[in-house]
Amino acid sequence: MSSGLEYHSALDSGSTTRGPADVALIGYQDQGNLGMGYLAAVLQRQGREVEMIDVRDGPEAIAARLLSRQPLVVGFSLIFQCFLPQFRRVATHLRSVGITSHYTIGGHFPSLCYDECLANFPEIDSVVRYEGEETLIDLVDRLSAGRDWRGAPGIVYMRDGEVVETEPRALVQDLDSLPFPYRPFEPETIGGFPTLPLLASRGCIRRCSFCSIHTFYRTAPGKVVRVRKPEKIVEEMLYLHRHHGVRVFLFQDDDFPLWGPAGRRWADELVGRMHDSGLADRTVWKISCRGEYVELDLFTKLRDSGLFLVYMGIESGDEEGLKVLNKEMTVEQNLQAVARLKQLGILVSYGFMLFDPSSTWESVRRNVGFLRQIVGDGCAAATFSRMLPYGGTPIRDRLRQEGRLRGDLTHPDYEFLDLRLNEYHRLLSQTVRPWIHRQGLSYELNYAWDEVESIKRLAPTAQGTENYRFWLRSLTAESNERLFRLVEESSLAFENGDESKLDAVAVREYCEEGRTRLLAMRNAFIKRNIDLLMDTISRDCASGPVMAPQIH
Ligand code: B12
Ligand code: SF4
Repeated sequence: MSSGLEYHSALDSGSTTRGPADVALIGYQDQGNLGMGYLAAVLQRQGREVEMIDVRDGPEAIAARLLSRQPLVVGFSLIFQCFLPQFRRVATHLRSVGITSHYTIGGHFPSLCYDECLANFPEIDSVVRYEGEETLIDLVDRLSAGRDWRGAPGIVYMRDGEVVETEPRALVQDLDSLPFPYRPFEPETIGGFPTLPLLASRGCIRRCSFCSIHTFYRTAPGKVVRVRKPEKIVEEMLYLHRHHGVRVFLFQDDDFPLWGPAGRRWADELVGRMHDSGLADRTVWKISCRGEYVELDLFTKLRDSGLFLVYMGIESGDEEGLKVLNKEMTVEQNLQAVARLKQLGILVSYGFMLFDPSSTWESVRRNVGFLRQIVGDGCAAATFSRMLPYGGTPIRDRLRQEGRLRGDLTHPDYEFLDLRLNEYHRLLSQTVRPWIHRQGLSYELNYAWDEVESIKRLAPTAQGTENYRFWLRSLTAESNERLFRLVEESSLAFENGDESKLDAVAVREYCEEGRTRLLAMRNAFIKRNIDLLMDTISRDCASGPVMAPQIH
């Protein structure tokens, strides 16, 4: 058997141009798509030809690409339920131009809400539930051999208007038995450094009420949390570093497996191997984890082997909110985790839901007070969202029972207990769009933070890094405080019947001006160091792409 390294060197050499594809996988390619990458890799190992397509290419372009190939199977990867209409438009168009393949779909929403999915997506022949590697191979084998695909375990389909579910298929037991994901797309970059996602584990043992991940992994038979061997993770990182020039790794695990003594032993081995392989000196990495694992000794070791950014799903700064969300964390624990990361010089990123079904005027303001405590100093730009009751989550069931569920299949929603909060939330989200939505000021500030912290570690001799960081911190603190005050003052006023404090024009002007200031400083910093950055990006990588950091 060939090793992962040999396997991948062979694979990446142009397999998309080898003739008709047995399987076309269509999905979002934002920051890569590991689900599709794993599916493609296991099919390729079976000798199948696979094409990976970004759904954003649009129905016409996708049809033009597939029409002459007529793949055996077209597989849609719907990991975000809000995009169901977009996927359906593609499928409808493919059918209308005569692409007669078997259409299947997988991901969280189809797995957990297969009946709703089939009812609203009639172009689909089958739904593959849970992890799709083995089921998709089985489905493709059956279809290519002309055997009855309806007998494949792990699928759901419609027969005479009835939903038929075959026996569920167990989760992949040994993640290291899977090949590395197929990654045919150019990596995205941070500061010019090629950046790719990877996984160290799958599954999560918690049960947060708003999250579909634990339901997804628990409803399927098999062990919920599976962790890869550090040896294999480092092998994959080395491969990506040497062959794709990757310098920034994004671990997309639901909860990086650091819990308990076993987690510590595992982390020790991972860290040791990163040092031995030289990755610790040449690359940086990000994880997502729960705040309760953030202990100084453990995170010092992780930082010293390249950890530069930690994402935590903090979600609420209010004890009642944390209970409703079933976070099994306290406000104090979250505060402590953030303080420790700051102490260690690790960048903090977080998920936060300013609004949840238990929200009141007071809890909104308490949440703002909490955000001020964690990012008031400008260590990260403030962002927040509203909890949405996704399919397969316990909170959706509860809201439905309480008669509070609103919205539709793709945009599920609910009403607050104080009905005036609904209108406030609506107006507030419209107003703060230029701040907290994609491409908004907070989003750009956080990108700038990721970039400068990567540069600080990967190009430590860069000129002016400390001054730029100092400046960035003060702009971030200023922007955060403006946003906090807007929410505090407008919520107080709104509660008393005054809507005038939500001035969308003033917000847009401030955000535009902030972005202009940011861009000028950031570009000056990058220009000053461009030669050094180019040199660092190209160093030590056998065949990685060398791209200059973009100057906007
Ligand atoms: C990485 C990630 C992102 C990344 C990249 C996403 C990408 N392109 O892959 C980024 C940062 C862009 C992102 C953004 C968002 N994300 Co996100 N993200 C994730 C995360 C943490 C990991 C995805 C992953 O790599 N999983 C590992 C792979 C191996 O598993 P998988 O994708 O599930 O694939 C397996 C199976 O599902 C199945 N399968 C999947 N597709 C298919 C297709 C076929 C044909 C078959 C047979 C099987 C199959 O087989 C795969 C292999 O076993 C997930 C959580 C999670 N655990 O999945 C959330 C998650 C998918 N994200 C979520 C959300 C809500 C979002 C955002 C809407 C957040 C926001 N408010 O902005 C945005 C929307 C993105 C957009 N384009 O607008 C939700 C989706 C909930 C829902 N029901 O819709 C999740 C589930 C997290 C959560 N519970 O809150 N996200
Ligand atoms: S939100 Fe995070 S910790 Fe909670 S169940 Fe989901 S993945 Fe696990």
